[in-house]
Amino acid sequence: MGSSSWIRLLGVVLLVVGCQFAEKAQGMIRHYKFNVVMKETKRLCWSKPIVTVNGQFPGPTIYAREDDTLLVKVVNHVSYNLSIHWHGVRQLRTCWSDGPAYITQCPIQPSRVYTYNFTLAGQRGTLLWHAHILWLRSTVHGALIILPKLGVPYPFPSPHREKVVLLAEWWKSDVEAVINEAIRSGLPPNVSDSHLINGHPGPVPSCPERGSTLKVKPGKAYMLRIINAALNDELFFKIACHKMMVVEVDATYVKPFTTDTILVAPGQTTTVLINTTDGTSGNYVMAVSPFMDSPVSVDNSTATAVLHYIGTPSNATTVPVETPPLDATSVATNFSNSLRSLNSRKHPTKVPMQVDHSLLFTIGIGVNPCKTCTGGARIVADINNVTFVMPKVSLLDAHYHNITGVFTDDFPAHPLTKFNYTGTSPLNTQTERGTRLYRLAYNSTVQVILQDTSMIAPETHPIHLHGSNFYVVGSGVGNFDEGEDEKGFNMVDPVERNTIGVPTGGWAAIRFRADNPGVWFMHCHLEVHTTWGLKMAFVVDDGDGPGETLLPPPFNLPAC
Ligand SMILES: *[C@@H]1O[C@H](CO)[C@@H](O)[C@H](O)[C@H]1NC(C)=O
Ligand SMILES: *[C@@H]1O[C@H](CO)[C@@H](O)[C@H](O)[C@H]1NC(C)=O
Ligand SMILES: *[C@@H]1O[C@H](CO)[C@@H](O)[C@H](O)[C@H]1NC(C)=O
Ligand SMILES: *[C@@H]1O[C@H](CO)[C@@H](O)[C@H](O)[C@H]1NC(C)=O
Ligand SMILES: *[C@@H]1O[C@H](CO)[C@@H](O)[C@H](O)[C@H]1NC(C)=O
Ligand SMILES: *[C@@H]1O[C@H](CO)[C@@H](O)[C@H](O)[C@H]1NC(C)=O
Ligand SMILES: *[C@@H]1O[C@H](CO)[C@@H](O)[C@H](O)[C@H]1NC(C)=O
Ligand SMILES: *[C@@H]1O[C@H](CO)[C@@H](O)[C@H](O)[C@H]1NC(C)=O
Ligand SMILES: *[C@@H]1O[C@H](CO)[C@@H](O)[C@H](O)[C@H]1NC(C)=O
Ligand SMILES: *[C@@H]1O[C@H](CO)[C@@H](O)[C@H](O)[C@H]1NC(C)=O
Ligand SMILES: *[C@@H]1O[C@H](CO)[C@@H](O)[C@H](O)[C@H]1NC(C)=O
Ligand SMILES: [Cu+2]
Repeated sequence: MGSSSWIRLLGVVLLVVGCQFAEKAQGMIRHYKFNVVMKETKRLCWSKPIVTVNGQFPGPTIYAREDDTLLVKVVNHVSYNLSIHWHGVRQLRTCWSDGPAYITQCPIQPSRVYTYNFTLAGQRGTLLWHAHILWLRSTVHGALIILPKLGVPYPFPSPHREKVVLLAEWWKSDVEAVINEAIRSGLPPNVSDSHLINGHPGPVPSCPERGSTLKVKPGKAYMLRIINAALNDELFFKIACHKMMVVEVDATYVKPFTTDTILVAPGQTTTVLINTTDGTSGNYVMAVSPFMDSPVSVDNSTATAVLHYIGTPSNATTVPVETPPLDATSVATNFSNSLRSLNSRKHPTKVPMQVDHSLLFTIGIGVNPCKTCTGGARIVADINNVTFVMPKVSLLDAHYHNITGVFTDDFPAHPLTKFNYTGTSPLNTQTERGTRLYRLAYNSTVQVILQDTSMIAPETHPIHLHGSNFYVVGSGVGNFDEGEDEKGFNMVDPVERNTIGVPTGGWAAIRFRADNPGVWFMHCHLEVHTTWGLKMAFVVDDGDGPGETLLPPPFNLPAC
């Protein structure tokens, strides 16, 4: 190849991934600077000052390759405490860079700095980063794209171009005021006012704006990296007249399948390929609407963006698309059940065949007495009846330095009281409070049955595990039946992910290997449920061998 061809090739690479991305070598160190600043968003109809990274909303996209090391210097210029989580990044031995406040670090306080330092080992695909403190992730979030190693192709035809499609939720009010109001009253917080696609709601009654536009050429294949960065809503995504081929979820490859609707829960990602029609022009609506199949109030607005064929006349009409109804359980279930891990020679499925820890976790809502709350009661949430109480110092720090009195490692492996979890709600809806963790030896294998309860109301919960992906070996409705349901487990090609939507009034079974020492948060990725206490953590001890220990804390780790 002549030098001009090389330059052309380099030009293409740069165009594909944006100008911040330079190709040099395998295992590069990539520096990013996150200046966290307040910014008045004028782009949106509902202008207000928001917390942003580098003044951008959505935040900047991080591009890297598998094996690269990221050094992200976060400088806090706002009056809130901060921390950033690299959602889905395994953080092998670098739990200190995981990010959930008071779990793996103390917050980065105003005017302080912390440099996250971690390597993207054994992963490639679409992930996201977001604030992991208060409700700041509503505006502090962005895409984290891990390309395959230099020279390694995708296990599917390479697209012409790649585009990020970031879905989010927007409140007209200040988001911290919304959640603080709810904490004071003990009642659910106000639902959001709109959904967003790449920062825009599209034309909605009180805001007749155009929405974001994805420009495409006819007759090409495009990759859409769809990310749900919403706080509380599982979302359907559709494009008028275009089918989507799902190729990857949560940065793990799946067996490709074609669908006209995808479901993506907060914290989940779905990468799809679409073909644009040859010899055509036109504008096609891309729509996002919520999924909620229980009687819980939700922002039911539809956000839209436009897939615009280059060359389409400006007076052309836009082809609309109908989204599924709010409670389209069958569409949601069918999509979830279509996901299978690729399980190829290069990307084998490594589901643990034997389990050392067989856990049953009930997840749901409860109500505790509260003298100062409206109606004398506070809505809470729990796992195995434990409403998690956030510590005042970092759990990881307490674990590493053997500080006692911060947490106990007696988290219940099973519900202490058995009841018909998905039957009539018991009369006693109270929970216990505690900072209880579950301890795992290095390299032990774990199965968790995540069992939704109908306490107060059954509801789908997207459960997110930090530090490890898991395999979803089964799921179903009603109460998990050990004898029967285990027979149907998929041990061959279960989907591998980091966040699983547990079906409303049902269960999901996950398996993982605890081969990453540290303290790993597991929680509902509906922020409202996390706030209410639907969270716990695993503490994974060091192994004996080299490379099986947590690295020492970085010198600039924030203190409480
Ligand atoms: C990042 O962490 C590695 C250890 O994993 C260490 O060798 C390196 O010095 C760190 N870099 C910075 C800039 O802190
Ligand atoms: C929540 O909604 C109620 C009713 O619409 C409204 O009065 C209240 O101001 C809202 N709270 C915030 C923080 O926006
Ligand atoms: C796109 O076109 C290719 C080649 O014809 C085909 O194999 C693939 O299934 C198409 N994808 C979608 C989502 O229609
Ligand atoms: C279920 O999903 C498959 C693949 O995603 C699709 O082909 C089929 O039409 C769907 N069926 C229903 C009833 O939605
Ligand atoms: C959303 O819910 C509100 C209040 O329940 C209702 O008035 C409105 O018609 C709903 N909108 C849609 C698009 O379903
Ligand atoms: C758009 O404008 C062109 C040229 O001005 C005209 O021929 C065409 O009919 C218009 N199309 C629509 C949909 O109005
Ligand atoms: C914590 O306790 C373990 C086990 O007793 C010991 O190996 C380790 O050195 C202790 N760590 C610190 C920082 O004291
Ligand atoms: C649990 O409750 C559901 C709904 O009321 C009922 O259909 C089911 O039979 C009950 N299961 C058991 C084991 O009692
Ligand atoms: C949960 O704990 C509370 C407080 O100890 C207790 O009253 C309640 O019976 C427990 N509920 C269940 C289902 O274990
Ligand atoms: C982890 O355990 C598996 C068996 O479950 C074993 O094959 C593997 O060698 C172990 N790995 C380490 C690092 O100990
Ligand atoms: C910020 O974090 C520090 C350390 O945990 C804490 O002392 C302080 O109260 C926090 N500030 C706010 C405003 O919450
Ligand atoms: Cu939840």
